[in-house]
Amino acid sequence: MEKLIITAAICGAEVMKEHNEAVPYTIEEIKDEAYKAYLAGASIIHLHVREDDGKPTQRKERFKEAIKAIKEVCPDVIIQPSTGGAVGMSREERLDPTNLYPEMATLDCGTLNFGGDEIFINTENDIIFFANTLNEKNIKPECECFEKGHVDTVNRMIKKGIIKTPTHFSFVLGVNGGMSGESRDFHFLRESLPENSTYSVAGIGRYEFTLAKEAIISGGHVRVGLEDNIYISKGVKAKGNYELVEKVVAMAKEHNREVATPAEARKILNLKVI
Ligand code: KMH
Ligand code: ZN
Repeated sequence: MEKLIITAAICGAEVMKEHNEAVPYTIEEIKDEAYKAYLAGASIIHLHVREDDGKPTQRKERFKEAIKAIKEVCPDVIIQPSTGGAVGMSREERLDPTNLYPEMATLDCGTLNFGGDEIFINTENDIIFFANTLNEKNIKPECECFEKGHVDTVNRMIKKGIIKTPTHFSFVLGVNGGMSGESRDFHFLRESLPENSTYSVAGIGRYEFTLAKEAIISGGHVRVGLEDNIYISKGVKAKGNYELVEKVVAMAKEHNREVATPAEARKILNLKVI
């Protein structure tokens, strides 16, 4: 089986220090959380950034500062800025970090309810616009799918040549408004992918580690992090992203799956070797 790529989603746009003190806001905090997650075994950092007061932002300058700080301590790590940003941001705002030409970025592949009155909007035209932007800038998309219709959308866009192959998917399961993170949901999605695809799974909340195990066994890859889950075990808050990554590394060991370095992850994902 291919080595396991672990992505650390270190802060997201929604989770706050009130939920878990380790959620990073400042550049220094973002750097530290990324570095510790990398040392624990993460080869990709899925990156959102915050202003110092915790407000989510997609400002290119803030991403630039964060990426520079992270690269100072772990120069080889793969940085994957979010183009999802936070609910309600405009297309242009969300795409601002792509002006830094990162090697990867997320591509959100459909609209969904996001809890309460919130709707995370990704119309068909949005997806096409985002995909074309990433293609023009030579940025590998990670196609974030929150339910089966999003996978079908990607499959249609692959046929039209809008999304390139081999395609990398991320199943984000268990969002309040998206598909649940039961085992059968995961396997349904995994079995719906075109040949030669790669995929990672991000289980939200209590699904984080049950789905990590399913992915480890099935040959998929895993995303964990405070963006998705703040607990290391039932009722016990994680001390930082590194603890969540360490737990996945231990699970991989238990199932005889080796963990990929960033260089190995680049090969698996067909990224340029740097
Ligand atoms: N914060 C969510 C609204 C992504 O990073 O591409 C969107 C999100 C997805 O987190
Ligand atoms: Zn995200």
